[in-house]
Amino acid sequence: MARVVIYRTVYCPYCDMAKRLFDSLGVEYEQIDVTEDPETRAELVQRTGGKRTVPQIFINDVPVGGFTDIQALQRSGELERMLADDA
Ligand SMILES: N[C@@H](CCC(=O)N[C@@H](CS)C(=O)NCC(=O)O)C(=O)O
Repeated sequence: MARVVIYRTVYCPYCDMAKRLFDSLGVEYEQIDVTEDPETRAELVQRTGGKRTVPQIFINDVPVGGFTDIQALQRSGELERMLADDA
């Protein structure tokens, strides 16, 4: 099973939708709250090549974007393939 990490903030509807999507697939994930952590948030911008919104989601350390990105990956079947890869 892949390792899924969701960087999120407290008041974030897109973060909640991302969590619900993984919940619906029965996929476990780690959450990292960056609400009051500007340092980690700055690192996140670096790691994602400049993305400033939350959530930012990593599957096996690969940045896959936010909620709408994983939704698109799910529709194309790519998300399932990525989640099947071991961490
Ligand atoms: N298309 C993005 C939209 C993400 C988005 O707009 N997130 C909001 C919070 S729910 C955000 O980051 N706003 C700016 C901020 O919080 O600094 C996604 O699906 O993840």
